[in-house]
Amino acid sequence: AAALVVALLAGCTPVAQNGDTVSLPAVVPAPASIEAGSGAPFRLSSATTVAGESDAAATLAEIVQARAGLAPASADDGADIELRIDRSAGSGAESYRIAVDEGSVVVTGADAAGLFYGVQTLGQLIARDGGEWIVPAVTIEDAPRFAYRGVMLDVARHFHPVETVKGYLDRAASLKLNALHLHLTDDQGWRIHLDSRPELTARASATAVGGDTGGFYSKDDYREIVEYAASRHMIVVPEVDMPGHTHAVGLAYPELAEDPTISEHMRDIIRDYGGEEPRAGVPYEGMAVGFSSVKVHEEATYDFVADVFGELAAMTPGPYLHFGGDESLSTSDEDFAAFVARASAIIADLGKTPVAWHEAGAAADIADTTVGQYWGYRTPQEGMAEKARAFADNGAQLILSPADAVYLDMKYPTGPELGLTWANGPTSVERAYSWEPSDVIPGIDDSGILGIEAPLWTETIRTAADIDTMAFPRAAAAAEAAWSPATGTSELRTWASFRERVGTLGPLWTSMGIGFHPSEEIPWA
Ligand code: TNX
Repeated sequence: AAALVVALLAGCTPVAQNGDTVSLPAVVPAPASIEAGSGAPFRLSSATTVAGESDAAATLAEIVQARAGLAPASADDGADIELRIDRSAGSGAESYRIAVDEGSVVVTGADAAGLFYGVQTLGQLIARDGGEWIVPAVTIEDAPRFAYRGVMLDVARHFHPVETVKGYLDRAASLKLNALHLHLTDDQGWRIHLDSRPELTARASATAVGGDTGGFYSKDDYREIVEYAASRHMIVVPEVDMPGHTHAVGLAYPELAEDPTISEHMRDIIRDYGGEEPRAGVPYEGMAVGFSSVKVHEEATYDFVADVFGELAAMTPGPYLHFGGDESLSTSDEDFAAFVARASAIIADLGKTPVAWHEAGAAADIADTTVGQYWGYRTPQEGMAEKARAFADNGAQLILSPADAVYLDMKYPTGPELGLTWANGPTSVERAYSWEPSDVIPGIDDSGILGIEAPLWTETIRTAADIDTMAFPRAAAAAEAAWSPATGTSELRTWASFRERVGTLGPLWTSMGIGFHPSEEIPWA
């Protein structure tokens, strides 16, 4: 009974355990296995000592300080909290175990990333019990479902400075996400300096959507982001979107770009979203897509592609380079296929794995290793599943980003004015949560899925506070799809459980400075 009371205080989900209904501490994303202990909780105090891996200890100290205002002391042996790496432990890469009882807390990672995730879980377990800070008695064994767990930030429609990106990395890592996809270029701006093509940032980076100021990352800025990401066990996936979404390329190197194509469809988009028509040589500040293309038949275009990805490859330790390929509405199918074949081959020849939005799956000669990123709906619309499946047919995998679930730039049903609505209208937290990755594309099960990514496009998103509002709590729903056991295989993997658990994280998120949207769908603690 005492354990139950403690569990309730800690904000928990009732589940059946050994035939009894017990309450489990709230962990998001839901762990593979969690069992409440029957004993008294561990009590955190200013006398608590920590031993073990120093990076993990530093991470834990930050969380404990933010959440409880306590500074645990480090100790060598016999400490209260032990943080270890044991390569023979657990269930593979990124896995960890936690054992908490009245006398000790032991976190064991199978590798440094696993230990980091164990520490993130431990941070979520810290709860207030009367005047004390406690960690409820519990045993957790946890490992990710998918290897790739990402968020994307569009820094082209609105530029976001290094500090904002670092904050987003912290937030993503706390949800056990391990990839930040940076959408570095689009019609509205080119956001990364490249020595081989200096005019890109000199001529095409100053502006943004709606007449806002642009910006760009120096190579040192980019390296700083990559290093910071690595310290949180995250990779950076840089995207240079081509052959469409390239109006900015034309500002810098007019000889490489076609003049804007203004179709009837484009006029509809401009009518819906407002803004001016794109004009060659003039920065584009609207929100329309699909009017630009690089010159697919010019050899110089492929020199450009090789320069751009060559420099990015040299600065990017992660395995992936994303070449876009979405919404190339003014490039013919044949030209698109020819471009995709060459761009993907250039990236593969650099020793990297190409990634492209799912439209590129239509190109018969795409490099076989290319990973596809699916952005259709949870139930694929016309033709999208076939294009996505083409990547798997080549022997590669898919990243799933179903737009009507995990597009973090979609409006909430009630809440801030920010966001768009094209993906089936506003996206509730429940809708962001309620989908199963292996049910999205017929014929694609876990073996064909590299992972899950939640993109945040920034046509309407200007500030770090805007990012927080749109991403939280919905990024946590995406993290659960990426990390936790499949729907139907765990009692925790339900909307009813998720909303309770996420609500419990409110105080932790506040202490971390996360300005989440206080959605009325969630029973916030
Ligand atoms: C579609 S889905 C886009 C982006 C927009 C976004 C806005 C996809 C790969 N491309 O160009 O920014 O919608 O939600």
